[in-house]
Amino acid sequence: MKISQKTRYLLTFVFTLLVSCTGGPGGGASSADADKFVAEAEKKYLAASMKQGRASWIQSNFITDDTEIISAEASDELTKTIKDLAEEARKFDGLKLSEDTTRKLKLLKLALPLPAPGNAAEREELTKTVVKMESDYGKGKYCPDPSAGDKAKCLSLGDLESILAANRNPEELKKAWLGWHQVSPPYRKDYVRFVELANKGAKEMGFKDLGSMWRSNYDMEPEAFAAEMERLWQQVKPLYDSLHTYVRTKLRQKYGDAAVPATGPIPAHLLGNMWSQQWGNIYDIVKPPTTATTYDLTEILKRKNTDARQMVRYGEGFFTSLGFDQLPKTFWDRSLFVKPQDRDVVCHASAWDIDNQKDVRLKMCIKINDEDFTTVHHELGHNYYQMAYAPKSPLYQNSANDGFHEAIGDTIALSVTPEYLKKLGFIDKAPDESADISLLMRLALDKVAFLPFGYLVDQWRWKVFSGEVGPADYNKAWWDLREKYQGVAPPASRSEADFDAGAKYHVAANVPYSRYFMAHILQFQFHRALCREAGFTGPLNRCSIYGNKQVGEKLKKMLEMGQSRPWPEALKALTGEDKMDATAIIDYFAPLKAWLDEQNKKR
Ligand code: X8Z
Ligand code: ZN
Repeated sequence: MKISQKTRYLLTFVFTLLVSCTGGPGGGASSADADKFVAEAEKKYLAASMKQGRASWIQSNFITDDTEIISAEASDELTKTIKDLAEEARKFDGLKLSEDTTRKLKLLKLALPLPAPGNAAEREELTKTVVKMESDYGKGKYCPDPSAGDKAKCLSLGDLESILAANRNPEELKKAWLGWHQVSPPYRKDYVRFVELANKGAKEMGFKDLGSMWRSNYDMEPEAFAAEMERLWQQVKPLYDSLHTYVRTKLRQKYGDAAVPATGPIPAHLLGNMWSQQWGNIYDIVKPPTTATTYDLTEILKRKNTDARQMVRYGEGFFTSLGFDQLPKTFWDRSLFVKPQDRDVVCHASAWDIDNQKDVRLKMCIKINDEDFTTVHHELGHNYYQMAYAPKSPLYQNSANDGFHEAIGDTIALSVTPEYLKKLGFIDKAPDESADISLLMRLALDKVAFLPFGYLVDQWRWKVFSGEVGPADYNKAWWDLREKYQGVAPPASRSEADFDAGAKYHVAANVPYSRYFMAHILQFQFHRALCREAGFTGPLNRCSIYGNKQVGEKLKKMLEMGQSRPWPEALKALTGEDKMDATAIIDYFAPLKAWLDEQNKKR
């Protein structure tokens, strides 16, 4: 595939509808010329993307000053290639073109890595700034005692995340939280400059700002997209509120009334995750006391001495059971599965497609636990999508919309049910239905807890890009949103010397985030539809599509469409529905919601 999935994250910027060139519609060009132009443009786009993908892969796997420069140069070249092609494509404005060529020209305009300003020096500065911020994040460490001069004592993000997940001493949790949040202030000024330059590029192309460009990528008006997101958030908010209230009560019992207020926000360092975005790690604190105990997947994986490769093999096994091919040999030879000890890498998990065809790869510092078992499925979902749409022409090699790309692997992971784990030989017997509330709680801690975070990250960026929030208020606005949507508060007072949004990978690396919010809605919609296809009639948390080739075929059909049709058509092909719909996640968790409301009433 021409370009890494990671790069794809950046490729979500849209050109404006370009004004007609002088000399009337088409300026003498014909619709056959347009077909020819598109074919040539796809070749150039593919070549520049592959070059950029390889450079970016090396930079992420070996962070050095040199690889940063090489990667920035390749990004710069790709930006220029697409921008030039899009400008040239103006000559076809106003001409009646074939449906395919019209769509491809639109997608070409959408495929711009960064809306860089026309000025070459500014374009270079912008690409360099973005590459540098991602590298700084990747290199980020917390050295509790820098004067000791012992680098070995410095903690990586992975080390700090492990503390957040497992430690139950609030002081140590706070230290780890604050430690990681020291990494981002040094690139705060870079972010300010990045916003200026990217906005300048967006404006030159006729957009109000970069946020408006991002919102223009969903086959609807940008305002309509913002309204869709809000509609979905309002659908799921009552479910989140019930979970939040219950979890706060359990945390009060654990850490005391002074540490956790009765009605206010929850301190962000107590939720088991650096960004309080998934709470599965505090299941031990909040698990329902009266229902049956279940199993501990982390413990099982460790007991079986599972290694990183084997974790990936399990994920692959699920896909092959649905009728997908095995991963190619090159995947196993070229991927990064284990955090190297001798160099800096970007550990944030990502799935890549380097050559537009079979050269797919995973880059992940796998830990042997429940969370990464799910993340491996998430990433392989990207790789199987990439391989499914590989036969399409380059401009169609993408997901229906970016939320789809994020949802596929998660959909598969929803089929990791007790019954499936029994088939793998992980447990002797699947717990009966008395365990359902526990199982639903475990999953809700990840999936329901995520929703407000998934929504707010781009709420913040949209405000920053539009200028509604200026650099003087970056941190305040971030925490206002985190309190408003997630109901969490920082563990210590924060100021504008901090840059807490920048302590999240996707902000530092400029990856749009609304896609994950959509994916958390879509994956339940997909799961419901696939279970229906399988003829499953029981509760959805017990449905596993493992081994069902007919269902696999249906899924594959949608993946193979790539981006060749507007996303509602792809959604319809799989689910029969053409709108995103949160009733699937709400129905899935309905028994838990009733249980939570009962518990919350008691208090
Ligand atoms: O970034 C990711 C994936 C790679 S696309 C690991 N996720 C988001 C995050 O970590 O913040 C998956 C869930 C949300
Ligand atoms: Zn992903």
